[in-house]
Amino acid sequence: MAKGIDKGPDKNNSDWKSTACILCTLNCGVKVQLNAEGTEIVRTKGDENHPASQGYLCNKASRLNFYQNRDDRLLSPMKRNAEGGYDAIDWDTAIAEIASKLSGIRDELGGDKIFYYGGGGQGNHLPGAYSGTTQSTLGVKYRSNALAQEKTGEFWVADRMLGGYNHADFEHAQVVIFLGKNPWQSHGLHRARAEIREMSKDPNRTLIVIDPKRTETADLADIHLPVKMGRDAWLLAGMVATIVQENLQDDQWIADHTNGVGAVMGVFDKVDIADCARKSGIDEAIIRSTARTIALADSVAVLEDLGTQMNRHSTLVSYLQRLTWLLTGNFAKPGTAYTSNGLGNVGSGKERGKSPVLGGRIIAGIIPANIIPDEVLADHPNRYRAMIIESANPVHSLPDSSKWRKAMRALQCSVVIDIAMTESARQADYVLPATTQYEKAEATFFNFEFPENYFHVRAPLFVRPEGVLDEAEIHARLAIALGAIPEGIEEELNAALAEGGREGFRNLVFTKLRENPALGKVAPALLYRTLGRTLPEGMQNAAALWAVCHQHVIANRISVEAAGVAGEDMALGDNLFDAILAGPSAVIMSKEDWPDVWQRTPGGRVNFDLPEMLEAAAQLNSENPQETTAEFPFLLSAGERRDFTANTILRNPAWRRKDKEGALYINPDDAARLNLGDGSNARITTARGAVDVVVAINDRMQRGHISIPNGLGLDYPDEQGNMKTTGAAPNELTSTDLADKYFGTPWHKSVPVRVEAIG
Ligand SMILES: Nc1nc2c(c(=O)[nH]1)N[C@H]1C(S)=C(S)[C@@H](COP(=O)(O)OP(=O)(O)OC[C@H]3O[C@@H](n4cnc5c(=O)[nH]c(N)nc54)[C@H](O)[C@@H]3O)O[C@H]1N2
Ligand SMILES: Nc1nc2c(c(=O)[nH]1)N[C@H]1C(S)=C(S)[C@@H](COP(=O)(O)OP(=O)(O)OC[C@H]3O[C@@H](n4cnc5c(=O)[nH]c(N)nc54)[C@H](O)[C@@H]3O)O[C@H]1N2
Ligand code: SF4
Ligand SMILES: [Mo]
Repeated sequence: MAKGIDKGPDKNNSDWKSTACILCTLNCGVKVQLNAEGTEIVRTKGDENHPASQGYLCNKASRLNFYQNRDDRLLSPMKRNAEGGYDAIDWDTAIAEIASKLSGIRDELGGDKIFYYGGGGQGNHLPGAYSGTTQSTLGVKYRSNALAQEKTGEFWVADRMLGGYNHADFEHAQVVIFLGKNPWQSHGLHRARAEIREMSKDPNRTLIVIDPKRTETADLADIHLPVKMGRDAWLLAGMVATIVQENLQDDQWIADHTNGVGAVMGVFDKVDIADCARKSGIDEAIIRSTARTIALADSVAVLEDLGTQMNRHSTLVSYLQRLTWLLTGNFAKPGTAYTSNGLGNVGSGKERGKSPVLGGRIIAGIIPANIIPDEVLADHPNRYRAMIIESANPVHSLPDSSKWRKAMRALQCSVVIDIAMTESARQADYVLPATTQYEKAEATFFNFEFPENYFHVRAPLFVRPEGVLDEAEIHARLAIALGAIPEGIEEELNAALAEGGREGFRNLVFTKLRENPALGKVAPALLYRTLGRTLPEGMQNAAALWAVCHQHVIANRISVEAAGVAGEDMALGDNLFDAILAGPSAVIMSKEDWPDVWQRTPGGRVNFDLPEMLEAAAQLNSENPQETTAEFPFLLSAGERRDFTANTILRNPAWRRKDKEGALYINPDDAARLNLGDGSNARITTARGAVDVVVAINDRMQRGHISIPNGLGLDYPDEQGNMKTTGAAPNELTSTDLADKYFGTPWHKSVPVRVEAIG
């Protein structure tokens, strides 16, 4: 069974297959060798031909065989029985029963009572595309995914200021700032460890890390600002106020390129920097000198992540950090921030509507993930009655696992589509087994590069086992059972493909859609069953991308052509689709120039004036930071990224080479005070729950700040087949109440807790 790999080079085997790592958003290009039976990955190396990762891999990619080969693989549909156990059932029964229950709820109560969660993880976004068929057939109106518990605040701010989610050109930036982000462990930019080392060595570049912990990234920084936990808003407001009060802003650039700066000046003219220093724990002189460093730099690139996004003032911090580089003219030129035009458009921050029970604001079409269980458990006519969860594990990953378990059991029907019997699956009425990401063509829409942007469709590495289906096939079967696919249409489309090739197919699809726009609802699954069958061996699951490519070229023809893809009118969409399918590695699908970024900004300019944020900033000096209490004297970062964590993608604890139990990190002084030795056991308690952990004394931690890793507390069969849990599940401790007031993102990085030694 799955063991570690890294067997070293094999001179007799020159058959390297091209794929990607699925353990974080970067999806680095990987080349792998399989064993003789073709069932295991036995060797891994970086793919030099991958234009973004360029051969780079981190320590985790060599453990991918633990994803593919596992003792907890689901190989049959499962149905929950009266005792809370699960019985295997056949696919026809599963599809028929699920279709009948969900359509019953739709007909009786409305499709808006059926909730959809997930759609993909770090390496797979095609389930979400195919689920469109099931969602629209059932009239699903409300959905969410993991982005709604981290990025929606940032998306909203970036959309209003810049017209879209921005990333930055770290490679060429003179000043790089990592805010609540530890890329040494979590990446987030390509070739992170190599890039950080290069920045650190270059005397002409300044690396700034803002993090209460002295992280591995902070070790290499020129300036480390060890802000007090959860108090970044004061630090950043102090920096913005320094820029404004010392007149460091770029007036010419602001006049040429922006709107609404007056409102910003009005607020930050009055901000008391000394008060910001006191509250954030960073000296006023250092706040001022850091602001000057930003203002004097030729180029500045900032990356914010969970340390502030899952923390107090999360949305406000996303705004304040942008003010530091936008007031100083660091946008849309090399070494600064940009918006890009990837396929799939992840990160659109458009706000539309409210959730049906608690009125949570809907950003990018997803409701605040935090409020889902309350919108199930509420005594309210609009509460959700059914849920489909796909390629996600919210019972483990979202705040308050115990509330989630209760919510799932309160539903009239729940369906989980996964490859393993996860914590979420174990609360569902039906569990449907999917192919793994290496048994079908897969891709993600995490394409944020610029000026050249890439897309990578991976071919499968393995033959799928009996009993599992691609999500596309699952959704097609559900659509058929729900009577959503008109008689004869599949045959007609297949005939068009056989006789008229791609052009005939395209013409028929667009004619049919004009005649009957409702057909668009079932298009993804239909594409899978028609076009998909004509694609090269193993690539059927890529069919949905055909529609995505056509949509993309309508808005982005020039940048696609500049990338070297040609084609008259509608043929360009087909040719883009064929080009990305043909690439064994990522393919350049967009080429732009820096000035093109301005086309995406609101009215061709940066917008400074976000009244809700300015109002919050103006309050900061009169607001007091939250203090810890005698009952809960520590602030816990619940879910830190470490060397061997990868959300819940790898469940077998053997994949972890270090920190096997996922230890609690605690400062030596705190540990001494609590009588905690290295390797001793401790209990962490919050208002919501308690977990037991192993202690590792760690002088990187500030006093009063402790952390446990993300992705532990999963169970997995041991040698005897008994389920055994390793480490602590962070969300047994967290609550849905501690959250951003605008968009409901949870504040997991400063959870008030108590720590005690246990025997
Ligand atoms: N190894 C590994 N890499 C991953 C993942 C993984 O599971 N494992 N997951 C991926 C995913 S889904 C994501 S979203 C990213 C997340 O990537 P990161 O956001 O980098 O990950 P975290 O370790 O959760 O948090 C980053 C830092 O926030 C700091 N922090 C805590 N409190 C505060 C505070 O009050 N202020 C500031 N400024 N900082 C604070 C922590 O000390 C920590 O160093 O990682 C991705 N990469
Ligand atoms: N307390 C706390 N909680 C956190 C975090 C934290 O820092 N602290 N981090 C949060 C963050 S940033 C994120 S992104 C979330 C991530 O949490 P989730 O959104 O739950 O994502 P994953 O853990 O990646 O789970 C993905 C699921 O997809 C399944 N899967 C894998 N491949 C396939 C496939 O091909 N098909 C199907 N159908 N299923 C598949 C896996 O088995 C797994 O169950 O966790 C969040 N939770
Ligand atoms: S940075 Fe590491 S975990 Fe992320 S995709 Fe690359 S190899 Fe995988
Ligand atoms: Mo994430």
